[in-house]
Formats: sequence, structure tokens, C-alpha cells
Amino acid sequence: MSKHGGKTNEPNQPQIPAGGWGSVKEVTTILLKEHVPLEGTQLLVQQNKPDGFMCVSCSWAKPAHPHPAEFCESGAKATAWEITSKRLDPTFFKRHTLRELEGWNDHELEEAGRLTVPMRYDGALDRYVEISWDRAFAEIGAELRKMDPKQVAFYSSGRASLETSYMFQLLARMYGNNNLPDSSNMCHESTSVALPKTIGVPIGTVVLDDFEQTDCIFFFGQNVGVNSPRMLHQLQEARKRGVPIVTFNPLRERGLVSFVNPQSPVEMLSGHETVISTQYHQVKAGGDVAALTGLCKAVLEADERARATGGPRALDIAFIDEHCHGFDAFAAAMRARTWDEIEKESGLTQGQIEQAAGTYLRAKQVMGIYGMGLTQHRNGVLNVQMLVNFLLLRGNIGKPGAGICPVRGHSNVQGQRTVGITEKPELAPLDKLKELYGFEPPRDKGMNTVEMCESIKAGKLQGLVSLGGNLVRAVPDHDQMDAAWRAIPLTVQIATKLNRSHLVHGRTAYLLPCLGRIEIDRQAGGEQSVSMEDSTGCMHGSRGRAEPAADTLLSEPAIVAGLAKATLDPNPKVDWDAWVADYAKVRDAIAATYPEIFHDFDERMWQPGGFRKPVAAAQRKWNTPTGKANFTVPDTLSADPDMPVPEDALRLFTVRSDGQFNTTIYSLEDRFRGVQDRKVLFMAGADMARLGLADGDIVTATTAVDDGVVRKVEDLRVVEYSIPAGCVAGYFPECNPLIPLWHYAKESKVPAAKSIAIRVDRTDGTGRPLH
Ligand SMILES: Nc1nc2c(c(=O)[nH]1)N[C@H]1C(S)=C(S)[C@@H](COP(=O)(O)OP(=O)(O)OC[C@H]3O[C@@H](n4cnc5c(=O)[nH]c(N)nc54)[C@H](O)[C@@H]3O)O[C@H]1N2
Ligand SMILES: Nc1nc2c(c(=O)[nH]1)N[C@H]1C(S)=C(S)[C@@H](COP(=O)(O)OP(=O)(O)OC[C@H]3O[C@@H](n4cnc5c(=O)[nH]c(N)nc54)[C@H](O)[C@@H]3O)O[C@H]1N2
Ligand SMILES: [Mo]
Repeated sequence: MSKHGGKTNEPNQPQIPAGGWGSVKEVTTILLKEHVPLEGTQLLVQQNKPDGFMCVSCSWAKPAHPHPAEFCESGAKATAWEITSKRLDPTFFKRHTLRELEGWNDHELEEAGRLTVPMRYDGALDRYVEISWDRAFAEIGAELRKMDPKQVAFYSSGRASLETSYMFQLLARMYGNNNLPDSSNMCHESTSVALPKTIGVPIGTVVLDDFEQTDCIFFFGQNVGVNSPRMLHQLQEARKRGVPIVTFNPLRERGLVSFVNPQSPVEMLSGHETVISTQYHQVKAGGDVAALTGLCKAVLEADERARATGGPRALDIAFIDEHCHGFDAFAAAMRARTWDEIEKESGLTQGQIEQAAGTYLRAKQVMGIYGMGLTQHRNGVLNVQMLVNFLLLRGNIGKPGAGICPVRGHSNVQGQRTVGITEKPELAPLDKLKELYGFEPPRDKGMNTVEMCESIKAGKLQGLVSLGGNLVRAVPDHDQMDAAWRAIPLTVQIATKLNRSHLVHGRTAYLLPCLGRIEIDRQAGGEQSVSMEDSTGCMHGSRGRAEPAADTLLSEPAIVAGLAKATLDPNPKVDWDAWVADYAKVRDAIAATYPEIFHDFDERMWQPGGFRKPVAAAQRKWNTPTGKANFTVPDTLSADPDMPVPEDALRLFTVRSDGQFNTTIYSLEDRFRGVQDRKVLFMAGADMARLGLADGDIVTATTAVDDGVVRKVEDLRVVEYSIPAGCVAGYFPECNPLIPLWHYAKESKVPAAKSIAIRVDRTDGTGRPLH
């Protein structure tokens, strides 16, 4: 299964490298399709520049010395999508009722254009109707004041700025709860739980400079070519220096195989591509604990051989002695595992794992990069801890060129946590908030995303205020959740475009349209800028450059302030209006709350490359209970001990395509995987033969668990693909009805979107044959 990078001949997979002409064509197509005016295309040059606007797509780091065109295909699509010239004004709802719109797909809904005016749902007409901002705030405030604060949730999708997020968490806490679920609860929460326990910080230790110094990269479950393409530049540079990249991923992802830099005319003309992964190990979905156990075992075996022969040690003994806790128990646990069980659970051979371990052993500075392939599993936290174990064995944390690198999703998802968006009271600076604003912050634990869904299902949640996002589509168990969602007494959605969560709304529902980050934000104090934190813990300023989509839009800070003023009793220590007039005042407040991270915020945010938040583990200071970096002993090698896959079933994992940003579907095509539609299942030839299926068959997928609920998705097309037998891949969000809400990562409650036991057959799930 393990192959060296480069081209392969696999069923139905396009033989294209990531980047290249395809990328240029895609960018041009979407700019034209969205009727982006010429000034708009010129805006791309300002993307991710120290004085420009920060990309609204992923959160990958922004270099201090950016490329003249520091954007990628995904970023350009996200920009075009936001600055589109299409508008959804209230006349749209005169033409379409909500019930009618429920028949539209996710692409069609957002494609209708930017929302322009605040609206309230009118049940008699089954439409949203325009309402003034003042009235919207007053009515929402009056509703919220009547509710039990503990039964209201304030969700945020990870895009809103540090300024907005700080105001939003303050609103929730002054209102009376810590119910601040966010997109991170479905994403890197496994990281936020695993890393503090092991290395004492909730974020990664790697910065861009490390890419210039590393001599080996291990890459687990992250699809760089699609989801963080700007990182391909760092990977390409590393490859040019001969740095090996060892990838573990069940799918052969094009962007992980090879890359042509679309911003290099020479490469484009010569068609010269860089091989990205020098080893590609198609681990089984959920097989990473086993694979990493094998890797650690191989390192320990190499160390024993070295000791026997008197050669140089394979372990960094000095580092382990000085900095680590729990090594002996961990080493014993690794030795006790047999290669048989490791091979069975990982789907890789001992030889393949030893080959990868050999590469690791030859390197002095190794980085471990990962994404949703590790976090969205029942063992999501353990997966991350196993990667830390592996790095610790050779002291690969806290030195240049080495470290752990979680690749975060939304552009400010990490920053939202930094400024207090969390349901865990112990992670928020409650005493400081009390001191600054003179109120008693709630001390009880709030709801995370899964807990909020449980509360909705139980009919308890009274109100939901969503700062961006599309929760109805992003959460598991769609069929169960949709009905419950409609019974929520009040939903308030702050959004840029129409999505499913606006159709599946609460009994009273408001839709509040906001400015996007790319737009000029004019307030009483002049044009405003905002800030965000990238995946490597660096904070950047961002200035909007495009004319707003409509002059009726409010900025996110203005909307949060509007809601706060209408909902909360006046507090002389919080001048919401002054904050909206001048966001520098919000930054002052953030700096007063977190002086260590944000001192001199207003100046430092324009520093090229951003300013970095202190990350103790990067200095080998371990803020853990033991004061050391902790090894973790895995209690299982099994992919998913609590959702075993029956003999006649498969393990489904859900992924993204290059035509989407989460639930935002730019186009139905996935050019990297060579399909034109999204209702597909990527399946191994061996499984197709075993199940009597042929490429192109239309099937129904049913979740193979026995909890009294039938979960199914119909009309999926089987696509033969290079994927380990027993695993099958489908798209998020189309396959979300198959994920039970209760199936989430232990400890972090991240829905286990990469591990769902399903049966696939050519009937509708009841035994009736399909077409
Ligand atoms: N263009 C674009 N960019 C995005 C997004 C987007 O939707 N579109 N979303 C943003 C967000 S919020 C996030 S969180 C990130 C997500 O970025 P990623 O972390 O790349 O997310 P996914 O596409 O869900 O899948 C990750 C990869 O994990 C692999 N995988 C699945 N199961 C396993 C497993 O068990 N083990 C291993 N080793 N690998 C596995 C899949 O094959 C896939 O290649 O991207 C962000 N950037
Ligand atoms: N099966 C499965 N489920 C998953 C995942 C998976 O891999 N598989 N991934 C999970 C992950 S990692 C994540 S992060 C979540 C994503 O969950 P969310 O973050 O909730 O969803 P998005 O699709 O990113 O939200 C898109 C909407 O945000 C709004 N929006 C866009 N820009 C702005 C803005 O500037 N301001 C405001 N206020 N609104 C804006 C638009 O209206 C748009 O429709 O989904 C999770 N769900
Ligand atoms: Mo995410």
C-alpha cells in the first residue's frame, strides 16, 4: 500500500498535481461566475499582506515576507464568494417561500448572493420580511430578557475577528452563561484537550521559520492541497532542500502527492512538479493510534539495537530525562504491543512502518503536522497524544525545525479561544472580567456544540444566537436535529449569505446581515480594522478594502453591540458605542484582559508576520500538572472501540472537496478527486467486489448501529477509488445524517465524523431495490 510519491495509475483518479493551470483556471472561473468587478480581482493582491486583509478561508500562517500574490485557489474562491456582485434583497423572499427554498441545495442557497437587510421570519407568509435594525435589536433584546439565561446559547463559527469575539463572549457572560459553543467543538477541540495535558499549551509549537530548518515532516490526516494550500509553498521549499515528507492518509490526496506552483511562471511553463510526499502510507481510517504505536515501537527497538552494539542512541535520552514524565510506562506499553495487532489495526505492514521510522530516525528536527484525520475520531484526543509521544521520543518539541503543528480550520478559530470564546469557565479570565467590568461572571460550565444539540433535542434550549456558521448543516444527525431545531423558541443568525440554518430556524427567527472582513468598515471613528490569530499563534491586523455589499449592512461588532445594549442592563464600565466607534478601544480592552499576550496590541498587529502569542512548550517550559512533557499510554489500538464495524459494513469518513468551504459549496465538482457531483462514496475495488457493487451504482448508506434510530442517505453513487479495503469516504455535509450525535471523541466531544460504521446496498435501506 505504501508507495513513493509521484504519479500512480489508480482507478478514476485524475493524474494532476495540485496547483498548476487547473488552479488558475478555477480562480478565473469563480471570479467570472460571481461577476467580481475588476477592482475585486485586484484586491487579491492585498490578500494576506501586512497592510491588507487576512484571507477569509483557512487560518494558515501569513509570512512576514509574503509572495507578491500570497493567495491560493481556495483563498481566491473564498474572496470571490464574499465580494460577489450578486445580492439577495428582500424581494427574493417575495418570490420564494422558505418551504420552497428547502428544496434548493447548499450551493444554490449561498449563490443567491449577499444578504443586504435585517429580516424577521413571518410564519403566515412563510417568508423573511425586512425589519429595521432598531426594531430587530429591541425585539431580540426583549425576547432574551424573558428567557432563562442558562437555556440560551451563543454559537460562533471561527471567522469573526478577535474584536467581535471578545465582545461576543462578554455579551454571553454579562447575560449570564458560559454557553459559548463554537466551530472548534467540531474541529480541533481534540487538540485543545490533548495538548495541554501532554505539553501544557493548547496550540501548536511550530512557526513558519521551523519549515526552513526542519529535516523531516510527518503528515497525518490533513489535506493540504485543498484545505490549507498556502502551506504547499513551505512544503515545496522543504522538498527542494531534500526534506522527506512522510504522509499517513487513507486517501491518496493529489495535493499531498505533488504540486506545481501556480505563482511560478517557470514551473507553470515547464510543467515541473514537486513531489510532496516521499512516502505515502494509506493507513486505515482510525488506524493512526496503531500506526503511531508501530512507529514508537520501531524507535524503541532501534534504541535497543543501538545499546546492544554500542551505537548512538535512537532516543533523545537527555531530553527524556530532563523534560519528560511517564516514559518507562509508555515504553513498556509499546513493547507489549505485537506487530500482528499493529498491522491489523493500522492496515499497514511492519515493513512500511519501519521504513517510516527509519526516516524519522535519520532526522534531527522533525515536525508532526495534522488535521481532521486525527481529531474527528472517537480516539481523537488519543490520536493527538500518540503523535506527541512519537515526537517526544527524540526531543522533537521545543527546538528549531521541530514541533507539533495542528492545522486549524477557520481563519480565526484559534483566536476566538484566545479571547474567551469557551464553554469551560476555567479557561476564561473570569476574575479579570469581574475586575474590569464590575459584574459577577457565571462560574458554571457552559454547553459545547454537542451539548447544545442535546439540549435542542431535549426541547430545552430557548434561544440561539449564531455569530456566523451554518450549524444545522455542520452538526451530526441531521434528520434528528432538523425537527428539534424548528422548535427552538428564538434563533438569531448573523450571516453574510443564506444557508440551511436560516431555513431550519426557530419559531421566532431573525436574520441579521453583516459586513465581511474584506469590506471597508466605516464607523464614527473612521475606517476600522480588525485582527485575528493564525494557526501558528501569530496575530495579524486586517483592513477591509472592498466597498460594502450594501449600505444597510452593519459590522459584526456593531451587531453584537446592538444586541448587548438591547439585552443587558446598562453598565457604566462597558461603553458598547465607544467600542463600535473605534475598535482600537476593544483592543485596549483585550490587552487589559490579557496583558501578557496582547500588550501594545494596536501597534504590534501590523508587524509583518504578526506578533506571536507566548507558547511555553516551544521554550521547553511545560505548564502541566507534572511540570514535564507527559507521555500518554494508549488504552487501545482499535480505531473505534465503541463503534465496531460489522463484517458486512464499512468505516465511513467524511471529507471536504476543493469546491467547498465547509458547508459553503462553491461548485459541485471536485477536480482533485475527479468527480462532478457530491453524492458519492469512494470505495475500494475489493469492497465493491465483496459487496457486489460496480462503479456508478446508486446505493443507500445506512448507519450500522443499533440504537433504534434509522439513519440513511440515499442516492449515493459508488466511485472506485484508491482507499484501504474496509474504509469508504463521502462528503461533509451530505453524509452528516449518518453520524449519531452521541458518537464523538472521548474527552473533547468532537463529533467522530471520520469514523462511522455504515452498510451500503442497492436498496433504499428497507430492502426495496433502488432504480
Ligand atoms: N478549501 C477549503 N479550505 C478549508 C476548509 C474547506 O472546507 N475548504 N475547511 C476549513 C476547516 S474549518 C478545517 S477544520 C480544515 C480541515 O482541513 P483537513 O484537516 O484537511 O480536513 P478534511 O478534508 O476533513 O480531512 C482531512 C484528511 O484526513 C484524511 N483522513 C480521514 N480519516 C483519516 C484517518 O483516520 N487517519 C488519517 N491519517 N487521515 C484520515 C482524509 O483523507 C483527508 O485527506 O480546513 C479549513 N480549510
Ligand atoms: N461530517 C462532518 N461534519 C463536520 C466536519 C467534517 O469534517 N465532517 N467538519 C466540522 C468542522 S471542522 C467545522 S469547523 C464545522 C463548520 O461549521 P460552521 O463554521 O458552523 O459552518 P460554515 O460552513 O463554515 O459556515 C458558513 C456560513 O457562515 C456565514 N458566514 C460566512 N462569512 C461570514 C462572516 O464573515 N460573518 C458571519 N457572521 N457569517 C459569515 C455564511 O452565512 C455561511 O453560510 O463543521 C463541522 N462538521
Ligand atoms: Mo474546522
